[in-house]
Amino acid sequence: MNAMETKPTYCRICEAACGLLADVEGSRVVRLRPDPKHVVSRGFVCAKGTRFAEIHHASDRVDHPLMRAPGGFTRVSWDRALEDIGRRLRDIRKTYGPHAIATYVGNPMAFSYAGTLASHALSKAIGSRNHFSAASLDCSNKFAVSRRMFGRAASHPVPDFERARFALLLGTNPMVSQSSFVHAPRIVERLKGIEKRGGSVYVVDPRRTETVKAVGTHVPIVPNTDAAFLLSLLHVIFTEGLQDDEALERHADGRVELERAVAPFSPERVASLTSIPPEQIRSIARGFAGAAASSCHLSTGVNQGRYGTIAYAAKIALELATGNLDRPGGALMVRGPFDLADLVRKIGVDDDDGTRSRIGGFAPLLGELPTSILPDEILTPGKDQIRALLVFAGNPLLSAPDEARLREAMKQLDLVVSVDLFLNDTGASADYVLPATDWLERHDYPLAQTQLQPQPYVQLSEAVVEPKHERRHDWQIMLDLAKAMKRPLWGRRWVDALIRAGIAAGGPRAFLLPLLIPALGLRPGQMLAEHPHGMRLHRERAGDFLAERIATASGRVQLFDPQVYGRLDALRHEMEASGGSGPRPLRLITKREKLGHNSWMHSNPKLSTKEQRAWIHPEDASRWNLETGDRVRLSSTSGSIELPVELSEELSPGAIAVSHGYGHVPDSGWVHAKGRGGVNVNILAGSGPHAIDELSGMCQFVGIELHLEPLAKTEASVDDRAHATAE
Ligand SMILES: Nc1nc2c(c(=O)[nH]1)N[C@H]1C(S)=C(S)[C@@H](COP(=O)(O)OP(=O)(O)OC[C@H]3O[C@@H](n4cnc5c(=O)[nH]c(N)nc54)[C@H](O)[C@@H]3O)O[C@H]1N2
Ligand SMILES: Nc1nc2c(c(=O)[nH]1)N[C@H]1C(S)=C(S)[C@@H](COP(=O)(O)OP(=O)(O)OC[C@H]3O[C@@H](n4cnc5c(=O)[nH]c(N)nc54)[C@H](O)[C@@H]3O)O[C@H]1N2
Ligand code: SF4
Ligand SMILES: [Mo]
Repeated sequence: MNAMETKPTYCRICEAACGLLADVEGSRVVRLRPDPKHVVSRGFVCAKGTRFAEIHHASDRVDHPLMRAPGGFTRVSWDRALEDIGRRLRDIRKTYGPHAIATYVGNPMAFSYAGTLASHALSKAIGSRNHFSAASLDCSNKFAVSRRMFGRAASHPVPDFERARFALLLGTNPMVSQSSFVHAPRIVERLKGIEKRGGSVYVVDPRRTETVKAVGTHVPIVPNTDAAFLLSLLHVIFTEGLQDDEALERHADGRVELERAVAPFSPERVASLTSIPPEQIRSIARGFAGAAASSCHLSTGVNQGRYGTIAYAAKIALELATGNLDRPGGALMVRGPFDLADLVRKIGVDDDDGTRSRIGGFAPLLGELPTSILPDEILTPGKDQIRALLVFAGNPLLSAPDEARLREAMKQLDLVVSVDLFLNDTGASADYVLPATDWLERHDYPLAQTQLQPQPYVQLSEAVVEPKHERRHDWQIMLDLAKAMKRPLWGRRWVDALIRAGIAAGGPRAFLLPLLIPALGLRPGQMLAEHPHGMRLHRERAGDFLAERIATASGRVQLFDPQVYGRLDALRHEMEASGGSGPRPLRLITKREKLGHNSWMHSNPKLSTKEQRAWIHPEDASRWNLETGDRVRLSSTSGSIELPVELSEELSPGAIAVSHGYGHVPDSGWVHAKGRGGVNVNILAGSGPHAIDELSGMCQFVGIELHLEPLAKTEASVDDRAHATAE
């Protein structure tokens, strides 16, 4: 009988990175508990974090390499899998060139520093520009804007809610999600703190969300119109003379052009587009400019709309123009233990070397192309057509737009490899499925969080247990794949030799620890081992970003880049066309599930399977005499889905909310998730170069116009209704 040991670690499911304690008996993780000693989360966790022990042990995990064979997948050895994949990739590369091999990295890879770095080393080893990721489903508008405004795609303002007096939130529901681009557990608590200090919190959202019910003033908005609202705030600030002229003069170029751009967006004109009354727009603008410290945080609900690029640029302009950028209590430009934004440029990941995608001519952002063009890159004949796809920690078939077209494209590929914890929906049509370790089995450091922590800290977590079965680390698999292809990592022999020697000597941390030396002195490994619950860094003096770290050619923030504002005319036309009589057109919005994570984490027998619904306002429902449980068909220009409705006063009229991550394919390995039924809402989202933002390649999940058609009331819908009242 082994004694029980408790090991501190941290959760790597979402960006909050909450501290956990793992109770371990021998090699078995018995339980995960909140870590009250963690320097930032201080005992906060959500149910997904503590339930991860169940994911670690899940009976439907992929534990051995699997190869497609007639009649299903069959188990093969690692050697055989790597050898065969390597040979096939070499052949494809030789016949069709490097760009014929594509890689896709999903969201969980952002939580593995070694996996993130190795994915770039592998794509550069292949020499393919066709490197895709979940960023263009999530946040690439932010990368594109920061690159133009600050000169670095990875520099982002972080709201300092702990010290703020005014917070404006758009398109985020931290009560469920812990948000994004701010690595801070307990966000809702921090927001409540603002109100306790006498400050104000505004939450702009088409739905009265879980967050709104807990904190702040709800500002309902028509989906996809936030950019106009933010421009209107700037309009008020400039016309009422509320701006901080000194901040603008010292640190920004383009003020005149920006003022000209916002001129048409008066609160009166924006009101009918957004449904926000002009007086409220004015009072929010005045409150923001007048408070001692204010910040504006916008997230996926705005990123995934049609104007996410303008909205993010306007948000930054709002913060700068009111003197809140790089100010305590406002928007911090965190330095962190090292300058990650600068590092990614130095290693060549944030370059513009002129590379453009074959379809649509998109420039990569942080080395990654827009996922929405992947189907066309596969289906369009010609030189550099994609023939093979390697997927790491991703499920694009369910999480990316346009399942039908991506499915059609994937059928045409010569080779698909999925590296995952599970046989997911994408893996179900792969030739190989390779078993990855989970984060309880690997040491880690929150690299991606480095400059997004309002309270900077460092934490190095050792693996809690050894890898089970034949699971291998993602980084290890990536390095092995490059070797099997006989390609040097990063495309250079000396880099390959250096990386492999470093790994042999100390594992991936051989590359991490030197980065931490500036902040921690010469013995970072030892220091971090002494701080298993994390180690707080001193808060930097604010103001050093504006003074020293802006990386644009002029060393000043670029307030008005014409490409960033490329869709301004379209937005203005939408505004001018708004305000007709009759009901608003129906528009789709997103709705994240508390116990799921995008398309995964819900294949757990202990979770009750809730039926997927289309949430609709009773006023809209009354147009078709719909009652909760009635089935409808929702159609967009890309496709249609059928599901039951749920009437709810939470929605704004015109907004229809549908959760993603449903509609698992019958041959995926997610036994329980398949039982939840439902449909893939991303059938309604379009793919291809015209469906995405021209500058950032960001796709659209929000604000898609829908046509609703009631379906005949069948036996099934009567059952649905009974189910709904029982819930
Ligand atoms: N309609 C709609 N669609 C959306 C969104 C939305 O709000 N609405 N949100 C979008 C967002 S924000 C994102 S980030 C994307 C996500 O898009 P993806 O990242 O492509 O998809 P996920 O569903 O997160 O799938 C992650 C996969 O990684 C696997 N996995 C988990 N941990 C590991 C690991 O350590 N190693 C390996 N190898 N595999 C692992 C899981 O089993 C799962 O199969 O979805 C987007 N899709
Ligand atoms: N439980 C849970 N937590 C998660 C995830 C999950 O799937 N489940 N996913 C993780 C991932 S990958 C990410 S990126 C983060 C994302 O974290 P957030 O960005 O906070 O994402 P959501 O919780 O989807 O909140 C988006 C909000 O935008 C609103 N919205 C939709 N359309 C519009 C619009 O046009 N304008 C405005 N103003 N609001 C709009 C929606 O109603 C919703 O309340 O969450 C992470 N955390
Ligand atoms: S909030 Fe995020 S990081 Fe914290 S326990 Fe939940 S999933 Fe993990
Ligand atoms: Mo995400």
